[in-house]
Amino acid sequence: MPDTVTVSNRHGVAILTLHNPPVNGFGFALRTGLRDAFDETRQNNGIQALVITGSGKMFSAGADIREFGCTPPPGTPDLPELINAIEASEKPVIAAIHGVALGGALEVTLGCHLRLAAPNTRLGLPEVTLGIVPGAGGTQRLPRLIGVEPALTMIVSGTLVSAVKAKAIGVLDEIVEGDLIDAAVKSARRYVDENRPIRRTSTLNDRLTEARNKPEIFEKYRKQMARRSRGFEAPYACVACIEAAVEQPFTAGLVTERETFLRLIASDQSKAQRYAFFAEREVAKIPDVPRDTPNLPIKAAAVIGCGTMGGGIAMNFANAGIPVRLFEVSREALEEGLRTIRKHYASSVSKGRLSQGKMEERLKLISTTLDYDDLSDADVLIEAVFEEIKLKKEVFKNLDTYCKPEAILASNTSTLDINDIANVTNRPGQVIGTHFFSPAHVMKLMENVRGMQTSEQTVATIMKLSKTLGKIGALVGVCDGFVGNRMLYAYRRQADFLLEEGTLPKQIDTVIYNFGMPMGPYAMGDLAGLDVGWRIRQAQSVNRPTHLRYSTIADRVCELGRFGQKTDAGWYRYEPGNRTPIPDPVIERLIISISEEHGIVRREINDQEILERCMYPLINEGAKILEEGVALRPSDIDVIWVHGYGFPRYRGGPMFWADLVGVRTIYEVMSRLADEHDEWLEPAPLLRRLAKEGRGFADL
Ligand code: T1G
Ligand code: NAD
Repeated sequence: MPDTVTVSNRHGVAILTLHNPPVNGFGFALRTGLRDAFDETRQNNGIQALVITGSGKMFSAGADIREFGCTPPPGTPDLPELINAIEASEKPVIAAIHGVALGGALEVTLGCHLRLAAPNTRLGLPEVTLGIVPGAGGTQRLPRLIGVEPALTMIVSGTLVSAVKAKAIGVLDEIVEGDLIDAAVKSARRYVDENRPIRRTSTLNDRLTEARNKPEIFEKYRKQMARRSRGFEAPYACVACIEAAVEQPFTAGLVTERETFLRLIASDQSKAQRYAFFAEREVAKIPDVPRDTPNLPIKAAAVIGCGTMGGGIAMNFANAGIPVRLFEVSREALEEGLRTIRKHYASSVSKGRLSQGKMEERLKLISTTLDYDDLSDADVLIEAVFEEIKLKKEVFKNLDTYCKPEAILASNTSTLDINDIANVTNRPGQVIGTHFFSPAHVMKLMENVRGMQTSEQTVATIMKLSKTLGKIGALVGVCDGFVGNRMLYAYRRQADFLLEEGTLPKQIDTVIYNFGMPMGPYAMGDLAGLDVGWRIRQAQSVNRPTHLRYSTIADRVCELGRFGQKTDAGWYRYEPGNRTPIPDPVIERLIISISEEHGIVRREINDQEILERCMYPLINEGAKILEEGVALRPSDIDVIWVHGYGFPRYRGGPMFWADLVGVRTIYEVMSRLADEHDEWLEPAPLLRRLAKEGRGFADL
């Protein structure tokens, strides 16, 4: 076993350096290495103090997530006992932190007697994002060190804090501008030479006393976190553990925390969120595009069409510090687009999420033009004009003429064939789809659409660009609606059929909302604008298979001029200036009349059937997409749905959830539904095969 911890001695101070690349994860090997090194130095009379630090890019990313749920579980020492031993040490132990110290790693430093860090260090307890609670004393030591409310914020949100913030709230004792190890050794020497008393976090009590007199803190916190933690177990478990820190003695609180940790680590929610963690890293790996494929530097960008999407896309470039030029058909359209951009930035400033200075800085990076000649210096150009193939081809012909030969031409189309668009240019290898999600400056997903001729370099460049823009890029192939929208259609289609058969928008939306989606299909449609989908359906009507069932309900709603919130009426009606959907008898009457027109006798439909009829066809479409190779992995589909459509992360994504439900169950229900209703519900061959073999999507 390679040495996971090396020990060096500097002026009687032992420096224990963690070595477990790539992130010094506290797996079994590193825990054992640290215990052994610690024991060795503790018994060494030549050592008066210790410094713990990490090698490489960071102190440590915490526990090794890959070990979770392993059977048999990895042996001892476990982290809590290791940290208790460090804290109990008679010799002062100093943590010297750089890069990041996350989860169990931050908990190790909380067991140390002093915490020093390099200026751009980030610290946090992100366990809640993995569906667990900090399991090595974090919920007991952090509130003792910094107080209950700052600890609640850090632990329940799981967000990382900067070194400056960490120092301000008391996590860090010092930020070191110069040589970190040097400073740590000097601090350790001072501790010894001045015989300073050792401060053990677990013995600190003042900050808890404050909270002991204000138990309402927790009720208030539970109320304020309700909306963003809806459906998640871990955030509430975090609050309960911190409450235990206030109400119970330290050792009892540690037991409460550990029991909670072990219960959650075995939960489906945590399995789903850990799966999502690795899926978000796997999605960036393209098997046939080597990691060292050279990618083009993106120093300047341009966005063609500055409507709903174009403006948000441009903001992503400005937010990443990349100058971006907006191109439109008229000065008015440009001004309108800029007004929307300014409005978005101003709202972030008013919410304290952005400084006025940063806003102006970013606006300076956004310029405008009506002239194709001004696009000649852009390295990447993203087209976001109306969803009409003829118009997009015209725009791409122009871009091909005016842009520099090496520039990448991308389309934000949500449904159209990238190959068609590429074929009107002389650089099909540099044409790709970059499908952002609305609102484009907020949603984290970029569905990058690889055409038949898209080059490896273009793929590598755009996948890297996704990361640069703070997005998660998922590479997909060309088909109608790509991955996300194609699966959405399968789910929406059945929802419309259910309306014809007996239910109403409110019931379906409630079922889907309670399942954990941000909203149901009808409230979502009203938010996005029903006219966008209507235009697409009209364009597609020529190729619609006539032998398959089609619901006209959505078209009939649009024919009434009801396009959703933007017209104060869609599937619901809206009071002017209010976005609360109100069921509308007009829609109810329309739906009932359409059932009658089709001779459908409306029936009682229960919530379980709605959930199955909406979610199982979505999964079935995912299976077809995998069979066709339009998506590389089931986990890519899950990343697309979690980050593009708000599929609940605590369910992992539709394909992961399918395995939890059981592929055989889904296959059997789909087969029954197909017999009872329509061919659209015919199980995909892959679904049938997996069901027959008793396997799941995770086995692919
Ligand atoms: N365990 C196992 N593997 C990990 C890991 C971890 N904690 N962190 C990262 N990796 C892998 C990752 O999958 C990838 O692998 C490679 O390292 C590089 O990561 C008791 C129980 C540290 C900010 O939640 O946030 O402590 O894809 O691509 O962008 O209370 O990784 O190359 O094969 O993300 O530079 C809490 C998770 C654990 C931190 C670096 N800790 N990691 O980001 O690289 S629970 C976390 C991160 C815990 C205790 C509990 C980020 C990073 P591969 P990367 P990066
Ligand atoms: P939009 O109607 O809000 O904006 C389109 C803009 O393109 C308008 O400002 C228009 O003036 C401009 N335009 C039209 N012809 C042009 C030309 N020849 N040159 C330059 N500009 C031109 O549309 P949108 O919702 O932003 O959609 C744009 C694209 O993004 C479409 O392909 C759509 O399918 C796709 N998309 C939309 C969404 C969404 O939720 N709205 C989500 C993902 C992708």
